[in-house]
Order: sequence, then structure tokens, then C-alpha cells
Amino acid sequence: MHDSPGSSPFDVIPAVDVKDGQVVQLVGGERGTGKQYGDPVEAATQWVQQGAETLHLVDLDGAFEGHRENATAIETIVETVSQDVDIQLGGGIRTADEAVSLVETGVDRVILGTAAVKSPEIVGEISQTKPGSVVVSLDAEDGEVVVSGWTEKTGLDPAVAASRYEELGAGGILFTDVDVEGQLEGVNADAVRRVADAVSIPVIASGGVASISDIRTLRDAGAAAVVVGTALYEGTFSLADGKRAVDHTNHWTVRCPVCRCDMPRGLISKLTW
Ligand code: AMZ
Repeated sequence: MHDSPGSSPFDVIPAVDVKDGQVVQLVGGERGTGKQYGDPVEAATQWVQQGAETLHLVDLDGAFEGHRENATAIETIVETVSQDVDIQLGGGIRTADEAVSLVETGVDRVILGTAAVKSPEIVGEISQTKPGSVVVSLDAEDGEVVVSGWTEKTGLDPAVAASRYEELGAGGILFTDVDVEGQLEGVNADAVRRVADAVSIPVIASGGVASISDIRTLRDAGAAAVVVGTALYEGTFSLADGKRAVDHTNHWTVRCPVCRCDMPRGLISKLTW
């Protein structure tokens, strides 16, 4: 719907991960773990009603099996909400034609993990036709990029890979820290900072967000946006509260341009007067 990630202020993005037709939040991406949270179309609609500006849709069966098993549910979501919200979609997208046709039917950004690692040229191919539409997913376990539903190690360093995909035309990087994903135990800021420091395109951080302070930590580590799953589904905090914590248009604090801390709005106006 809009332009590339990060062009707007820091975004808090609800995850709608779909497996066997249901919303699910896996623990560490392991099949058979985690909890189900009902119908994906209902979940997506609810997040939009609660103020989401972007939705993060993942066809988990697609990521595991290599083809988009939940395409029908995802199409319904795109038809229902793509006028109101940006949609980024991943899981099982393996060809440039598939990616381009998804963008043509209302997906704003396609997320490529396995295909980007196995055939890096696909990133340039799609980006030439649909500039800014490719987010490369670099999901790291023990500091190493993993693909095929996080079952296959690649030996790639996420920061080095991120810079290579930026050169190939990626519009953004999704960095998921598999070691903390789905565990509600907090984030790994250093890992995010390494990737964010390696590129100038937006980095969307994912994995482990358990509190509003984790959201601020990821923003301060250089992420342009954060994907939140379990914490939102479990009601640990609301989407509105998560967004408000990093929204300075309607807040008493403002982001310091030097060190990115939150400082009182009055102080910055004195400094810049
Ligand atoms: O939870 C998992 N095991 C998992 C997951 N959430 N495996 C892959 N993914 C997500 C990636 C990315 O968004 O974070 O699927 C997408 C990549 O899929 P693919 O099919 O391109 O590798």
C-alpha cells in the first residue's frame, strides 16, 4: 500500500503466523510447540481495528514445506485489509513470478528467506520489477542464518549477509533471533545492532519481545520496526501501548538525535531553539 519499511516512524507490527489454517505462535520455531490463537482472518482484522499500520503474515507450512499451503486464508486477509494496512508476507515464496504476482495482488512487501539464500539473484530480479518490495529474512540461530523453516543451517553470518542483500536490491531486512523467538524472555539487542549497523536499509527485528521496554531496546539498537507475536496474543501489553511507547507525535518525550534515548520534549526544544 505504501512505500518501503522504515519510511514512517518506528512501527510495531503484529505477527499473524499461520499453520494448518490457524494462527499459531511456535516456541523457537519448532513444529508442534506453542499455542493456537484462532482464525487468521479474524486475527488480522482485529489487529487492524486496534491500530496496526503493518501486518506481518507468515505461512509457516509454506516455510517448512516450500510451497504456500495457507494461500487461501492469506488471500482473504489481503482482500479484506490491504486497503487499510501495509502487508508483508513470507513463508514458501520461492520464485520471482510468485513474488511479483503477490505484490500485484496487494501485498506490499514479500519476505524471502530460503529462496534468497539458495538463489540470491532472485532479490535483484524481483526488485527490478517491484522496487523496494523485497524484505530478505535472515533468521539466526547461534549467530548463523537458518532456512527451510529454520531446520537448515547455512554458515552465513547475518550481518555480512545483510550487507550483501542490500547490494542486491533488498528494500529491507527481517532479522529474527531464533534463540529467543516465542519464549517471552526478552530480546538480544547486540545481535540486532550488528545487523542494523551493517546496512542502511531498514531492519525489522523479531523474536523474544516480552515487554514495552524490549520494543524500546530494539529501536535503540537501530531497528526500524519490530514484529511482536506471543506478547500481543497473550495480552502482555496491547498494540496501542506498544505503539505509544515509541510514538513521539503524541508523547511527552522525544527521541534524542545523538544517542537515541528518550528525553523530555521541553529539553530538546530548548537545545534546538
Ligand atoms: O517458525 C519458523 N520455523 C519459521 C518462520 N517463522 N521458519 C521460517 N519462518 C519465517 C521467516 C520468514 O518470515 O522468519 O518464514 C519466512 C521465510 O520463509 P521462506 O520460506 O522464504 O524461508
